[in-house]
Amino acid sequence: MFDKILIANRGEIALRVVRACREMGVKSVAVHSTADSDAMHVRMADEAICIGPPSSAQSYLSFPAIISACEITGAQAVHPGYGFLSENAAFVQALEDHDIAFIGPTAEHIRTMGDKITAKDTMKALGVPCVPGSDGGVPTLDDAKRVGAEIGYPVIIKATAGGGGRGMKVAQTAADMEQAFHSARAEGKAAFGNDEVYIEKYLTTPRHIEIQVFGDGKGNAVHLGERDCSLQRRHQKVFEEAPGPCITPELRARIGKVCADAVAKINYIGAGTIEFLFENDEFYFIEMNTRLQVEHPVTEGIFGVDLVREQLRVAAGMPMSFGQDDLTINGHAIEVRINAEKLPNFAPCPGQITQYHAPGGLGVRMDSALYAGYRIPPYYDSLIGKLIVHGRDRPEALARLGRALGELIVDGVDTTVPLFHALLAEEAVQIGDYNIHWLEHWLEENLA
Ligand code: MV4
Repeated sequence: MFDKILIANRGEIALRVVRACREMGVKSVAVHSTADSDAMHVRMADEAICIGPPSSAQSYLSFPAIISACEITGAQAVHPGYGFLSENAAFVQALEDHDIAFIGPTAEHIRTMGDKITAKDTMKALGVPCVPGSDGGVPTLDDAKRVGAEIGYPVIIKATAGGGGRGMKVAQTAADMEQAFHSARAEGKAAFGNDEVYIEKYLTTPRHIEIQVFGDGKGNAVHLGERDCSLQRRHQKVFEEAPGPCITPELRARIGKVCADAVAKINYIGAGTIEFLFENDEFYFIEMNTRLQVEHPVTEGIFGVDLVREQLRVAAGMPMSFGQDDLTINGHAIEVRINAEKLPNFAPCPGQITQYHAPGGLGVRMDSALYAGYRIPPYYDSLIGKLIVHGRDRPEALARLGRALGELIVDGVDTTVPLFHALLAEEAVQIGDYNIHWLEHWLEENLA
């Protein structure tokens, strides 16, 4: 095992990694910008080092700043958290050039899954079910029209360098194709410097179901079931749960095995998430994320495992501490993302926290780096905490979520907490009957 690792992140996820390190006897180094000198991850880590000014580009995203910090502190490995450098293949390569380990997959795996056409080709060849669509890239409008006629409208045109909703355009009919095709290409070019696009049948009312996988890099891999993350606003998840309310044990076992076998076959190392759209009891692959995700705690809750601990183990060349047969689901877990944002427009709301009280009790986990007196800086993501509840079944988890939200005190800034009180009162949420569009429609009717 490593003696010391550096955490190239901030906020609740940096603290999450510090906690795993402490339990494992691994020393942790926090890095921070000048705006984060008073942050909780800096206080809780064994060591801390300032790496630059507030701008992420000059601090949390700076290769030289982070690599120098490793060299100064003697850290043998970097945990990237999520966001920032977590899916940056060039960063993984730069670390390798300096003999520093990356706690995550290889540069090649990141590159493969970062290009969505290559990711889909790879997954298709591995037997993962995909959305019907073009065979690879679609270079011209004529090709696009041919694909549209073949698979039938509506279709969606996606930038290969996109993901997370950017560079996507829907063509409802053949008449929309020209406009949608050119606009998806232009968006890909502008946002990612890559105008290559591909086309899929547009699924109108799917759920977002993602499968957690984990590999040891030596041809062994497991799945840890699914998370239903359908409740999203502008491609930002707000409420996630595991297991998925509409996934039967048979569906889970079938898609889980397909995913575990696929990542085993490519010698995948570490945590990964295979994203699907789920409609009419069928799974359709859309993307793979090669990082630990924000919502990983719901999976940890129902399986009783520490995914960050496992990431450190496999990065250090050790085996995973469990196999597929050791993994059984216990109960139900729900996470809500608490953002410093003002409703109804979700405008970021940085500022000083005057009072903070985290909920507790049986089945309650609050992952947050907040404290009373902390000043939320305006430079970064507005996520200030994740409340995760666990119950013996879904109704118990929902009741516990309501109870825990009632205990939470965050004063001084506006938060998304009122949204969750309102959502818990909705029948669709109570029975788990929602799809990827439900929340946007609900917000239009209830908050606009
Ligand atoms: C789709 C789709 C419908 N059909 N692909 C959005 C983000 C990116 N990860 C993929 N996305 C979608 N791809 C086909 N073929 C609908 C979406 C989509 C979506 C997906 C998951 C969660 C929320 C979403 C909201 C709008 C659109």
